[in-house]
Amino acid sequence: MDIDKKVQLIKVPFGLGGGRAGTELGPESVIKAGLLNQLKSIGVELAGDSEVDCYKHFSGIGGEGKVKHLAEVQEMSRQVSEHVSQAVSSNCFPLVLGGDHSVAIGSLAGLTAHYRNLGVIWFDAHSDMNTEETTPSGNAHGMPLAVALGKAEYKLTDIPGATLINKDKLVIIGARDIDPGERELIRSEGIACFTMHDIDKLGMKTVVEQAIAIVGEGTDGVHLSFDLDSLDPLVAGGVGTPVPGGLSYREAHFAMELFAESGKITSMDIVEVNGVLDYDRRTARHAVELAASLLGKRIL
Ligand code: 5AB
Ligand code: MN
Ligand code: MN
Ligand code: MN
Repeated sequence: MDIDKKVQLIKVPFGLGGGRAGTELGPESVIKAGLLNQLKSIGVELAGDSEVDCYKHFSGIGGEGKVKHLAEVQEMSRQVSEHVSQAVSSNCFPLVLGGDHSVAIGSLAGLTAHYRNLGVIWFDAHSDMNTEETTPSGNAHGMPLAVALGKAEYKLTDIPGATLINKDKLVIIGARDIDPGERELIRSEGIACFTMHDIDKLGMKTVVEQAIAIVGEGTDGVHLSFDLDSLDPLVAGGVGTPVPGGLSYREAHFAMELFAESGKITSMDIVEVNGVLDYDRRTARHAVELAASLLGKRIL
């Protein structure tokens, strides 16, 4: 990011898009894990912080219809969009603390209102591209990219000011659990998806270089959405939907460092830290360190 930019912290204690209690505690967890001191220590200035007033209390029940708590997800994402849009208007770097990954619907909506050619980097074990028709769980956190690409009934353009994201400027990194409907969309739309297999084969350096080649040209901003379940559960087990065989600690940090060096990233989400399952706050501490690496933490 532009080092002169201040960070605007946007806390979204929302967990109704996921299937397990605890993700709504994510913002509090990441802050208790030392985010503010970490930012201060690397010289990042905080413009301020705000909290989205959303449904803080988890409920596993609820939601007739194909998607659970869809009305709440829509209301939350509209509000997140406003907070993010406000941050961009004030020339700040929005750092969104989820919450489950449905909060990214709000981030992307707020960002596309400003960046007409937004690039998106999506670190995740999953591809989060299910529609109301293909979702196996009815959980909205598995749908944000389908919403953002305009493939679901609920569309990013339902949020005032937002435009859809461009499928050619989206890169998924770390995927290893993709549902049949998602696979079909990724293939038919030709979306760049670096699976764990690709990372094993090419190495993280090449993967990030190729990702930057895709999003670095023809964009006016690049959003990095980091789902903590992209990390291996042995490293970060405090997430609701762990999948074995994920990114190592070093791979993830190296990727953040390379994106930092590129100077291209203009906003970030940290999502899916589950405050209940992350009993020793290890996952939250990783989230803090990864954000710091992305924001330009230097060893020497
Ligand atoms: B996460 C699954 N694809 O749709 C679904 O954590 C999991 O934001 C979604 O990546 C995981 O329910 C959503 C099976
Ligand atoms: Mn996700
Ligand atoms: Mn995930
Ligand atoms: Mn998850």
